[in-house]
This record gives sequence, C-alpha cells and structure tokens, in this order.
Amino acid sequence: MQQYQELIKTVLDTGSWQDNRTGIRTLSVPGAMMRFDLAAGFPAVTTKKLAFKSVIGELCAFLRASRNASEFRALGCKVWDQNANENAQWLANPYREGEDDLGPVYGVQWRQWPAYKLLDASAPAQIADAQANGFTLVAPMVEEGVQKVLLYKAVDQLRVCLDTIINNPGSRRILFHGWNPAVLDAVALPACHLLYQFIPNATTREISLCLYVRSNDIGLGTPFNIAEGAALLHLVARLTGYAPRWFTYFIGDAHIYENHLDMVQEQLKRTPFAAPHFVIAERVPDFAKTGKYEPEWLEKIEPSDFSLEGYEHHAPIKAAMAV
Ligand code: THF
Repeated sequence: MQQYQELIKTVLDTGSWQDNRTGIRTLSVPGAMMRFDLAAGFPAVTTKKLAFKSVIGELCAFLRASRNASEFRALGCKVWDQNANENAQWLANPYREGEDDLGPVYGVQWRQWPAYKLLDASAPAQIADAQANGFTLVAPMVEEGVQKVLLYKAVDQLRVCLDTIINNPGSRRILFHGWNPAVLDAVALPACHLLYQFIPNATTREISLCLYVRSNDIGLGTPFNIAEGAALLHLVARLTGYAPRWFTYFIGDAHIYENHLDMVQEQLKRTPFAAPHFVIAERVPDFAKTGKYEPEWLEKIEPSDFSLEGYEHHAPIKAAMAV
C-alpha cells in the first residue's frame, strides 16, 4: 500500500491549513486519486493495523440499510457511536429519532432511496407506467387547481446495479449514489463516500469499481473506506460471476487532521508489507460456479463471511475522531 504513503506525503508537502465544522484544523489538498489492482491483493493498509472487523461490520450494516448505531455495534462496528450521540448539532436536530439514531445514512440511500413522482391525474399512461415500475399511489393532490397523484417508491439502487451487471454488462450507468439532497437536513452526517460506479468487462469477465469520496479523513477514514469499497467490489463480483479487478478511489477534499500528524508521520517511517488476500466464505454462492443469480445474499451476508489471509501489519495506532 505504497499509494497510501504517497497520499500522506502529498498532503504533508502540498496541503494548506483549513478550518472546518469540527473545530480541529486540517491540512488539505483538493483532489487526489489512488488505483488498486485487486488481482494483486487486497488494499489493506499495513503501516498500521486496519480495523478489518469494524470495516466489515459497517459494510454489512450499510447492506441492511441500517440507520441506528446500535445495529452497527451489533455487527462489530463502533465508529458511528460518536456521530450518533456526541454531535451537538445532530442532538438538537428534530429529525433525530432518539439514542443511537443516525437518520437515513448511506445504506438507506443505497437500498431504499426515497423517490416521489407527482403526476397529472389525467395522464393514466404515466401513472400506469410508474406503477408497473414499482411506484405506489400515496395520495391525490391538487396543485394550482390541477388534480394530481403522488406516488412513492423506495429505490434499491444497489440491487439495480447487480441486476444490470447480469442483464446488461455493457451499460455505463451501473452506479449508485449516496448524496440525496432531500435528506441532507435529516442525517447525522451527509455521505462522504458517495458515488459508486461498477464497470464490468464482459470479455475478460473482470469487474472494476470507481468510487468518489467528497471528503476524506486520511488518518482514519481513508484506510477504512478503501477496505470497505474493495470488500464491496469482491462481494458484487462473487454474486455476479466476475473477478474483481481495478478499484479506483477518487477524493475531493483530502485532509489530515492536525491531531493526526504524529500518526501519519510514524506511518511514513514504516515499510509496507505485501498485500493480504481477501476471502469470502464458501457458503456465499459463487455465480461463476453455480450460474445461479442470488442477489438476496446482499442482505444475508454476515461479518463472519469475510476474512483476510496473510495480513501482515505494523503496530496499531490509536487516534481520536473529529466529531
Ligand atoms: N468523521 C471523521 N472525522 N473522520 C472519518 O473518517 C469519518 N468517517 C465516518 C463518519 N465520520 C467521520 C466514520 N468512520 C474510525 C474509522 C471510521 C470512521 C470513524 C472512525 C476509527 O476511529 N478507526 C480506528 C478504530 C476503529 C475501531 O477500532 O473500530 C482505526 O484505527 O481505524 C469516515 O467514513
């Protein structure tokens, strides 16, 4: 994982100091990119210990559309506790539904993006088409004297991605988005990793992922989010019969918090180890072997279905998260 060290160096050498919502300054660079070849191993940081179980717990919670920090904890991930219960602005937010609530974060958008249509009551073809596509009638309405009907659907964006990989792998629209402007006022934290695009190659039977992260905490979030994206690509590949290949990771605001400088500098002194190997349990069906499409495994997956083999790493380094 030399690329992580390169990113740290770039930010230390070229970054500028910035203020932000947390009150802890960051050294920031606008725009960064890393590209990992998953055929060469799993992109786990080795210059400190990666909290792999926590990463996998978070991914499983996202796949189940969880919005409560207690569900993340139950799956082995504690990193959402502070955002749920210690951010004064969120604690005072009228949309917060009590202890541990996060609002409709990541997984809710991935699996249940709320979509509405307000259609003209005199356009039955449109209404019928929407209903055929899974929209349900919510209520009749009158808008500026015109009769309308309101329809609703929870869009399972990730499931649509898998269906499209199976049915139309040449599509360049296989993506899901976490940034929903309609809910930004009702979440503990607006999505940081927010645009995931899968690119299957029907010739080589390899599948790649491009991920865009609007804001990334290089000390804590980056190693975590790299591992999570790579694990998701492995899972999607397994369920659709592809080999995971290129994982390209784009960052908008790439930053190091002032109180993480010691942690990243220590990591520059360490020599990275070879990449470990990512393993998905036998019980998770391999489409390439069974020829059977079983997307319901997106929700059935358990943290224990994922493991790392041959993960050599330097000593763990603890650091505080800016809230
Ligand atoms: N807020 C901030 N300031 N940084 C972030 O990276 C971040 N996230 C998520 C939401 N808000 C954020 C939360 N994700 C850790 C890892 C991921 C996080 C938050 C914190 C963390 O503390 N990791 C430690 C220990 C993990 C553990 O033991 O479970 C580590 O060493 O990796 C970015 O997604």
